[in-house]
Amino acid sequence: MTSSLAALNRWVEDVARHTQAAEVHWCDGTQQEYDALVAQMHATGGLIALNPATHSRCHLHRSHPGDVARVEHLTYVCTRERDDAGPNNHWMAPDAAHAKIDALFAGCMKDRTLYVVPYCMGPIDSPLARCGVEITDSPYVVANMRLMTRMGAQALARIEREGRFVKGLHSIGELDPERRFIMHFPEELTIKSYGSGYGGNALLGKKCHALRIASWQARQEGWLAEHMLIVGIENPQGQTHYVAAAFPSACGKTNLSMLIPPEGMRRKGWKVWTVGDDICWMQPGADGRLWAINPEAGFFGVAPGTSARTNANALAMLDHDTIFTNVALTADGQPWWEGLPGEPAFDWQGRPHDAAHGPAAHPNSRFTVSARQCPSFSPHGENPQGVPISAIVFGGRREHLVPLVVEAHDWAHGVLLGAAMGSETTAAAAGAVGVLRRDSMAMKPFCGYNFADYFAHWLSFDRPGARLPKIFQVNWFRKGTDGRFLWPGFGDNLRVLEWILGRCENTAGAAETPIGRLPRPQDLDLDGLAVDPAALNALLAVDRDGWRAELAGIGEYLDSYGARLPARLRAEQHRIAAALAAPTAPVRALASG
Ligand code: GTP
Ligand code: SPV
Ligand code: MN
Repeated sequence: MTSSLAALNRWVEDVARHTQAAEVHWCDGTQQEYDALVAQMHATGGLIALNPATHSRCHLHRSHPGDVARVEHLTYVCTRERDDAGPNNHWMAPDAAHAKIDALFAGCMKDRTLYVVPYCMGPIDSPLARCGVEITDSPYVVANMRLMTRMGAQALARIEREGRFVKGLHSIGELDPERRFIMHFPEELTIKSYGSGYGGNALLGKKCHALRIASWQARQEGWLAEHMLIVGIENPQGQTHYVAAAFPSACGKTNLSMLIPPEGMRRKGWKVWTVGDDICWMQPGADGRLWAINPEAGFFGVAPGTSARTNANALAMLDHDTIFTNVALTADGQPWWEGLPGEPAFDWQGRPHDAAHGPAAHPNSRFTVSARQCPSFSPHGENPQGVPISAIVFGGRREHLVPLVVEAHDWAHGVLLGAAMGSETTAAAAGAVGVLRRDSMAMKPFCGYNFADYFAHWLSFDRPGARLPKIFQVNWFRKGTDGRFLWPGFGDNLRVLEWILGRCENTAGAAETPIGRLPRPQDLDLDGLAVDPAALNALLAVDRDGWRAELAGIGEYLDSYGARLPARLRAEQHRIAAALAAPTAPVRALASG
């Protein structure tokens, strides 16, 4: 046996002893194993079979009602130096953290099977992929990991070859919020998560490994681990350009990654290819471009709002081999959520539906499904080299101020756009919804180290020989005084991507403004779009007073990172603040072409 497998065996034995596991099961990742786990969960009530006539091999899982989202206040980054975790993370000293959480794990698997889940994040033969092993006592987690990662024998073989893996220890514990922690030890490539069975808290390959631990490794090794979708946009000439886009949780990544072009654009020949919907690992290639892979193999997507109008590609993949979590049920056992036609009979907690209880599906209810089921899944979705990125997009949920789209002047300005991102909070994390907060690069909950160092790392990619993507900011969520969205969103967002790619190719026009370059209405393809001219003006306007206040807020935010903040970022903030303070210059149009 190689030393890496010996180390893995020793760790499994130690954990089995400490947790007093009743049994140990090494997962091989086969369909038979998955089917057996599902059958067992049907027997225990951990899964409920859905209507086999409409949703074959689909299942519903109902979480504990107090365990329905990520818990940022219980999520820690435990580095030796507090400043390495930074003001953007909760911190605990590693020794204290281990002691605290190990005490919770003591004896916690007494009547449970301990599952050993070897997994690979990224195509199994990709040089950019990384492996991990999750130990868990939740068969629901195992089933989800099989859909979300390359799990089982092949991953174990790669671990044996490479001799390196991320260790993740998970137990649902008592599902008691008072006995719940999600702890990361980046210096030890270790994760320990106790007391939650939900998504990002429990499927440790996802946010814990592929973002928090990976972002730490990426900084040391010169790459990027980001909360980004990856989408290929094929133009009518048959050329495909790839875009990576960071939006905070529940702000539109899944939807953008698989959008269906509006009718007119579809007729002209535009196509959209999904590479990933949540996480992107990028690395400079020999040609100086950034090459990206999706480390995941499946989607853990937000159910509410997913409909034939908004995301027909998602709906089409959800009628077989899908696990649903916390959705409602129709009378004939079909999954249901707000946005779908028909009527719910039972809410997400299994109670007869009563509107007085609130929405029938939990606002953070989700589907887990293999990416291969996505009708728009890219032929390069499993390419071990990844895909070259032409544009990076940052977007938040901003009711006011932020225009539909802005192009950064250069890389440093783009990094500031990302760092300054604000967004109204959503149901993806426990806590208040709709509160504006800074969520730099959509990584506030996921960056495994000090944001000041992270911004510096981003800036460092601008170096001789680099052929970097252009950076843009978008906002699909502007609202009018009547509280309605000004922009139709969803498929029509392709119109904005067309402009973005036109800017990359130098074929689309723009107007220069103090906050960056904006399209004029004539620069956008609005063919067949029913949008009110006043709404369009509002979407493309720069409210100088509002932006002066915004830049002051951004300055305060940057100050919160103290002396570690890169001076270059501060200089960008000063440059834009100064441009906004200058007397209004006439808007200067940039010629296209
Ligand atoms: P995570 O999986 O939490 O990281 O979220 P995500 O960024 O993938 O978000 P997702 O695409 O699942 O969208 C979340 C919610 O935003 C859903 O309810 C969507 O219907 C809604 N949404 C997505 N795109 C748009 C858009 O262009 N306009 C509007 N108004 N809503 C949108
Ligand atoms: C998010 O919250 O950004 C998600 C869902 O993608 S979870 O896996 O629960 O983190
Ligand atoms: Mn996410």
